[in-house]
Amino acid sequence: MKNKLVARILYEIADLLELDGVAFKPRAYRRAAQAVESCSTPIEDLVATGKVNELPGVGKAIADKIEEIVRTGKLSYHEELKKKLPIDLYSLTRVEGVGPKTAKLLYEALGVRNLDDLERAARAGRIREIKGLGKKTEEKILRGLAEARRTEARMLLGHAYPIADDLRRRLNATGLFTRLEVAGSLRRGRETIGDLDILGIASDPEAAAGAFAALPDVEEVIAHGPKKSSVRLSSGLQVDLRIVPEESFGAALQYFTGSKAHNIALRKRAVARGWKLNEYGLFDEGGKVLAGRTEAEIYARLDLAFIPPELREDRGEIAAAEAGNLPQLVELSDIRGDLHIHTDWSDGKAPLAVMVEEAKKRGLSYIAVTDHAKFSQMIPGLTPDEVRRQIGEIVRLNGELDGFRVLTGIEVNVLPDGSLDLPDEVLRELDIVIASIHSHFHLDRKAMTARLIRAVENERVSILAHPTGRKIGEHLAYDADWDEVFRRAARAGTALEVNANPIRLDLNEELVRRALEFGVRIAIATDAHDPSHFDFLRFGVITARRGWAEAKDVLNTLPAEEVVGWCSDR
Ligand code: DGT
Ligand code: CA
Ligand code: CA
Ligand code: ZN
Repeated sequence: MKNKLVARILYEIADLLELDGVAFKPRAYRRAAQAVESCSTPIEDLVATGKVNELPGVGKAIADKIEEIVRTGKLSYHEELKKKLPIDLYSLTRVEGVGPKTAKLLYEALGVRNLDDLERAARAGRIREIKGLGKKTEEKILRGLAEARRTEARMLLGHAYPIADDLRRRLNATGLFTRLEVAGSLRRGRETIGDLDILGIASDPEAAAGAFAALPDVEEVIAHGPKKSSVRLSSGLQVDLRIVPEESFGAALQYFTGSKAHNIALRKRAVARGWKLNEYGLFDEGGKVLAGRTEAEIYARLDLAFIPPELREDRGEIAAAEAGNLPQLVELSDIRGDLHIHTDWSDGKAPLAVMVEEAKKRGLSYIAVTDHAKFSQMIPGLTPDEVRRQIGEIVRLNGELDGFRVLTGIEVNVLPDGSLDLPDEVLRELDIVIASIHSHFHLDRKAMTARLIRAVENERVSILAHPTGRKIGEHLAYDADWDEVFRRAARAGTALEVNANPIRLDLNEELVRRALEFGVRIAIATDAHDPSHFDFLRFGVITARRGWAEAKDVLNTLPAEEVVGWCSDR
């Protein structure tokens, strides 16, 4: 899957054009890059079937360029642009505090070409000496570097997931495997993935490993053998395939699912009984096999309830499994509706009717339309008049729909003082109001906490969306007293969103768990700006599961009428 490579080049073009002062084009490239990046189909498949220009924002000119990248791995137009600024602009601009202009400045003043150069310059205190940057910027860059490094070699769960699905499909199609499972961090649902771990059973391991190494996406074979093979895909992702005997498949699945911390705690439990646990099985003192064929029998033999992979992080799950009080984790099929979606009334890519069709296709029974409120001239959003017109359209549409309901809603902006940017009488007319921060991200802790509290205590607000503002690998959460926000949200009866967009996953798993301890309701929502974004729902559910959430904790496991009732009761 070459989506990442294509997106990266398009992003760089956008930045390079912007630096050249070119108008409009940068935005077009950035839009196309986002579409490619978040598209779950391999871009080379879209090229092969001539469907690249169906991606939102991709016209003929960009489609031709995408084709060239897929065909040759690079783009002559891009190389030409890069001659003026031969630096790793993509990686550098991933560092918070470094935009294209700063990157150019750093290159011209200090010769900074990549992250290593940047780190050296920052540590040596040379950035603060540059006119227009200063000490604060230097400190910010150092913090941003740490986050960029933490995520640089890792892939977002939402990007790795379709790759893993695709691999599994292709391996199954060889007919050489009788069983295939993805293990490791992907199975546990971590927000970023270091590498993929796949386990298989095959009657002819040599042939099966050969077929794996010969997959079209494989760029480099790192190791090759009948038991273990490792390859690097064109997306940059490394994949380990282990072929194991049927009688120890469960033990291998348990072991390679991890986490390492969970495995260590589990092994300790086995050792305390005088037993041994490894990737081949659970063995007694005499070396007799006690379990190994399935994971379930391993946990059962250790007197534990089956522990879902998302909980296997050594955060209390073993004690809970022993006591029989593991949570009944929320499941994707429990989710009845999506409470945060955008249409082309604001910055969504599709008309309302298309979003409704897609939601129905995916088995949902309602969506809330939550386009942005008008905020600035730059970003499309709804004025009070448009809100009323949209309500009219939704009422009309609901009259035609059977067994599906569209809730009227809005995504209002939380202004720096915590007030909202639409008047109360407009908000009162809507089924649901979600509030979120889209500006002034850098208030100090006290001011940001007060701002968030005022928003969750506003009786019009039902859900606080992407509450912490973090974007994985891009910027950290706002500085705020989250415990205090959770306490107030629970008391006010305001739900907090688990935004399911793979780059957000906000609240994250730790904060979900913390919020639930305070008795906060959560809402798992996609923030879809395109019909394909309904794919994200699963990642929100996984994040909630990793935060130990049950169906009863999640607002949108309720039917539409109860959600509306809940919103108006507040
Ligand atoms: P990743 O790839 O960094 O996203 O995270 P994982 O969890 O997939 O880690 P990985 O690929 O290094 O190893 C897969 C699993 O194998 C890991 O979750 C637990 C198991 N494992 C690996 N090394 C060890 C080890 O030294 N001790 C134990 N107990 N388990 C290990
Ligand atoms: Ca892994
Ligand atoms: Ca691995
Ligand atoms: Zn939104």
